[in-house]
Amino acid sequence: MYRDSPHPVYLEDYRPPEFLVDRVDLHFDLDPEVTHVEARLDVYRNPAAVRGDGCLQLHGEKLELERIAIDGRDLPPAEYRIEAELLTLHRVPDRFRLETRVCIHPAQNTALEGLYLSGDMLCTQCEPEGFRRITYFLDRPDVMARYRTSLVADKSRYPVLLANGNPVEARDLPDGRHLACWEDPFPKPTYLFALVAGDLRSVEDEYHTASGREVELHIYVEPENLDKCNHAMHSLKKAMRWDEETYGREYDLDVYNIVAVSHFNMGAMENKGLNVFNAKYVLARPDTATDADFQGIGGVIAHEYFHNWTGNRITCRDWFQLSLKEGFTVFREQEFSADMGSRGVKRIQDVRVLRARQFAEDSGPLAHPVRPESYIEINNFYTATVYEKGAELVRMLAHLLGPGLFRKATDLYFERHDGQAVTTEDFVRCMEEASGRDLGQFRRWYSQAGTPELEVSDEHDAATGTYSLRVRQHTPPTPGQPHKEPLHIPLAVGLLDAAGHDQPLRLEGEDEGETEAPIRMLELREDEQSFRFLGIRERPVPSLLRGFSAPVKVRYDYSDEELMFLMAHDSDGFNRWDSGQSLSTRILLQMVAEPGFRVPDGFLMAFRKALRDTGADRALLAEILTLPTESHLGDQMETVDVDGIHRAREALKSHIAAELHADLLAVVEQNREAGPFVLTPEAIGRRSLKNLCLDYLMSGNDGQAPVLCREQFSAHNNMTDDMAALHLLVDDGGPAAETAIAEFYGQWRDDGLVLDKWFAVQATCKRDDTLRRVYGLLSHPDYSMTNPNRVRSLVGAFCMGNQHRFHSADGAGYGFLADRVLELDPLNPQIAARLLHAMARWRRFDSARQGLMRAALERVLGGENLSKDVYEVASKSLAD
Ligand code: 0A1
Ligand code: ZN
Repeated sequence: MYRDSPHPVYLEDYRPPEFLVDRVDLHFDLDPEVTHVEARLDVYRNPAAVRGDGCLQLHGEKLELERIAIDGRDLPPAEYRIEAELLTLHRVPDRFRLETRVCIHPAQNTALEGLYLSGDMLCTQCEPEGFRRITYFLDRPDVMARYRTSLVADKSRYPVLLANGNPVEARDLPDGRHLACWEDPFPKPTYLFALVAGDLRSVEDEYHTASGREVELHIYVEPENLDKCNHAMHSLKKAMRWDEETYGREYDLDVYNIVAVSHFNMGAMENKGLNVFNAKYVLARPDTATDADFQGIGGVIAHEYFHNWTGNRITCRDWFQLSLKEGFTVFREQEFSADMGSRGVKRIQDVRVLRARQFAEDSGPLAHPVRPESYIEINNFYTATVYEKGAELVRMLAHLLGPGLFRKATDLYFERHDGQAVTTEDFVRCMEEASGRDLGQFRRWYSQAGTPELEVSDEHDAATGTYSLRVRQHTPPTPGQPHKEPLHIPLAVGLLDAAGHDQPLRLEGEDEGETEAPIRMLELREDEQSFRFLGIRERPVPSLLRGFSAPVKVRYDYSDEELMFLMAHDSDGFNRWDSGQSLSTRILLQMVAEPGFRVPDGFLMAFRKALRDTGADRALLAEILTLPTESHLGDQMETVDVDGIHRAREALKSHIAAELHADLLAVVEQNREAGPFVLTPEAIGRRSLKNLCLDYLMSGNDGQAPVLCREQFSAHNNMTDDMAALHLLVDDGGPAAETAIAEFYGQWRDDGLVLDKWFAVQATCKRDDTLRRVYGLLSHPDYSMTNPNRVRSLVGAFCMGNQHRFHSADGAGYGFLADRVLELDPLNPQIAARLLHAMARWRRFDSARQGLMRAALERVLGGENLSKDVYEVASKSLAD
């Protein structure tokens, strides 16, 4: 229980730092039990800051101070004070050299912030505030300094010693030790500091930048993983080229190092010249990784690489500006991946994630703006809002400016702010200045939380050939923001004629023949606005929010037939998919309300037509034919009907299986794996469509489907097919499930990442004894509470990826989660807090479940010595 609630940090309290640091010299004597860190800092008073009381306060956590000196003079204890997380120096000169020596204990660090041990390797994670667990410093992003880092360690145990920047020295020392020295010429904030020491091997390559710089590329892994780095390396080189071509950005050091570690709280980290990655986003071989894993690797490798400019060269002034680097970098990765693969499918996948995670966040007690105004624990703000909604804001700016002006604006941003720590306001100002557009109202997107809802209605006047669209916007209240202002929203629309073709669009007030492009970007600014199109003879079907041009919800009263029409004809692939999703959502919700509801024949016909379309892009088809998830359906209901949703979705699947049996079977047969494994978009599309059809077939009562599944599972063609079959067999239950589970474990027990899948497939099983199985797995010898990937694959997968079983009416899932959170909090508060999000939206459920979740949250909040991380999530979830 918290006696004194922890204090929030407020954006409005931001003040420039009173002291800055020019150069930093760090010396590490590395050892997992006791590591010594010597720091030499050239500190000076910031001329641009208001002069305060003359004290210098340095951050430090869990550090044992052994020496402190100013300009070579050791300080007696009377000249400084150490409190829990601060070291205060009373009275210091305007410019001086500060020397400290501290001792830290990496092997005891289970929070994985600062210097820690992952397996036999020592590594660091400093974003956002981990550097203060390494040495005393001004641990805030607006203090940028140049670092030189020397590392000393036992040579046989730690033959590889890495840090930021370029290598400048390496030599052997007495007693089997060695030293490596690294220098980073670019000023950087503490959060980008990194070091790694381990017995690692590397895959090497090289890259020639557009201007002729030669860069050595290395991916460091444990020896047994050397054959799993090709895809990551290939993706890195593609990302480097793309950034030169698309944004004119080149890499700037002589080396680019990536290290894969098995213990990591997030996906990866963009430390300057030394990216540290969760192994999940590096290691892949066709027999160990699914297509989704390969795509994940391509995306995360690119994301971290792109940070070199959007994050590292130009960084954040303070953590409220996190979206400055994250939103822009996510957007850059989304566009890169779209250019490298299938643009339409990438957009669908990104919007799926946005709707599932960000819309959910925006409609619950943890809703916050893209630029939050306060936080208790900054680690809780690496959210879908900051990342994914932040990326949508950049995308809207790109839409509003158009490609030419957007590039002009990013050029200005890179030029003006290189080497600085800036704000989202600085970013928007560059957009504004380069384009001459007024983005005053657009800025509200950064400060206003919540998902805007657009109510669209229309009117057609056949006599005059006028078609009007009336759009009303409304953003529901969020915590602390009861009243919302209208936003500046780019709304892309097209109008389809009866044949399904886009009509040329002319708005009232425009000359005939002026710009009659078939897609128009309407700009909404008012609560209510109308747009009149001329020359529209027949009543069109509007295609709204094409390409998902803004992160909003659109309501327009489409008939089932119109949705089917859009699904078949819309020239916008995204809207073809989205109309299909709206239609199946509508049918499923009707089935929830009325279990005997008859599925419209037209729906099945549209499905059949799609399955028979041999010329279609299979990846897109698979997206279109995938039913909305149970949690998406829950999000559409006033009160989530957990059991009704599950029943309806299963019923629709078996109906489809029965009605379309022959077509589904034909698609499975036609798309069988033939020839060697390839990772082309075409081949990925084949696999995903085939596995989707197999899933439908397994929902029917055809005895052949389980045979097909077992065959596919035994064929071991690739991990995508193995996992698809394993999932289906496990859901099917019975002896075949147990055999497959045992066989898979026997084959992969030594591969941690594949074992994660083995845990997850059991945790997401739809059978009613899943929680019992999950409890059993908690004591499996391969389960580990100190490995975040393992915790996510068991506890996370059950609580966030299995709505039906997690929310079982008896509340057993909630009790399970509360216990796991309380158990994990003292070890790894970040992961504990993230798991707890599974209960944040407890008010959306029926009163019995509400009571059970609330009790579980209260039990967590009553826990002893709670971390700030868990305290913040639990208390905000319970707040009125
Ligand atoms: N900046 C990284 C994300 C990241 C954040 C925090 C971490 O540890 C607490 C680790 C990584 C990114 O966006 O990739
Ligand atoms: Zn990032």
